[in-house]
Amino acid sequence: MGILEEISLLLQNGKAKQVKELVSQALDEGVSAEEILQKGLLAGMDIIGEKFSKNEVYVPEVLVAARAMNWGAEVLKPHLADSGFKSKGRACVGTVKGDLHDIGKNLVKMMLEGKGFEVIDLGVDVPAEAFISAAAEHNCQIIACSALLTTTMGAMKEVVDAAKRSGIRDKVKILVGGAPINKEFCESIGADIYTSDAASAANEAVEALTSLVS
Ligand code: B1M
Repeated sequence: MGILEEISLLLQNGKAKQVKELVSQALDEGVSAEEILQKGLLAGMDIIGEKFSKNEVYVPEVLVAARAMNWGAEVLKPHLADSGFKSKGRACVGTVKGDLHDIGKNLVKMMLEGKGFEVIDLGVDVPAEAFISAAAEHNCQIIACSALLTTTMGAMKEVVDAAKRSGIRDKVKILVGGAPINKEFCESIGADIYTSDAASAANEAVEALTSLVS
C-alpha cells in the first residue's frame, strides 16, 4: 500500500496521531503537500462521507475522522502556504449559523493565510451579525462564509443583507462556498464570489483585494 492510501485509511479509522506522523513522513519523502491533501486526506474524507450517507458509519466515526483530517491538515499548513506573496489583506472566515462543519472552513483559512491574509476565524455556527461586526471591527476586506448543509445555505443571504444594512457592503467582498453552494446560488443572494475549493477561494480573495484597493 502506498503512503497516501495509508493516510486515507488511517484517517477513515480516526487515527489522528498516526495520520499526523504519516503526513510528516510523506513530506519528508518529497510528496507534495497538495498531493497529500487531495489523495490522502480528502480522499479519506470522501470515503467517510459516502459511508455516512449510506448509514454505514455514524456521527462518532465521522467526528474522529474529521479530527484526524484537521490534525493532518495542520502539518500541511506551512507547506501549503505561498510565502512569496504578502497581500496584507484581512479576512474573517466562518461557517454560517446552524452549521457545525468546519473542515472546509479551516482549509479556506489556511489557504488565505498562505496568501498573506490576516485571518479572523469566527468558528462555526456564526450568526450574520457576527460576520459583520468582526469585519467592521477588524477592517476586513473579505468575508468568507462556508456552508455544508442545504438547510443552512440561506444563512449566507443573511450575511449579505446584514452587510447592506450596516453600510459596509461596498467595503467588503463576500465569498461563499461549501458542498451545496454554486455560482447561481451565489449570484441569487447577491454575494460576490463563489469557488468550489479552498485554494481557488484564496486566489479569488487576492484578486478581489486588488479590485477593492484600485
Ligand atoms: Co455532516 N453532512 N452532518 N457532519 N458531513 C454532510 C455535509 C452530508 C453531505 C453527509 C451526507 O448525508 N451525505 C449531509 C448534508 C446533506 C445536505 O444538507 N445536503 C450532512 C448532514 C445531514 C449532517 C447532519 C445533519 C447529520 C445528523 O446529525 N443527522 C449533522 C449537521 C450538524 C450541523 O452542522 N448542524 C452533521 C454533522 C456532521 C459531523 C459533526 C459528524 C461532521 C462535521 C465535523 C467537522 O466538520 N468538524 C460531519 C461531516 C464530517 C460530514 C461529511 C462526511 C464531510 C464534510 C467535510 O468536512 N468534507 C459530509 C459528507 C461529504 O461532504 N461527503 C457531511 C471535507 C471538506 C474539506 O469538504 O467542507 O465541502 P468541504 O469543503 C470543500 C469545498 O466545499 C470548499 O472547499 C473545500 C475543498 O477545498 N469549501 C469552500 C468549503 N467552504 C468553502 C468556502 C469558500 C470556498 C470553498 O469560500 C468562502
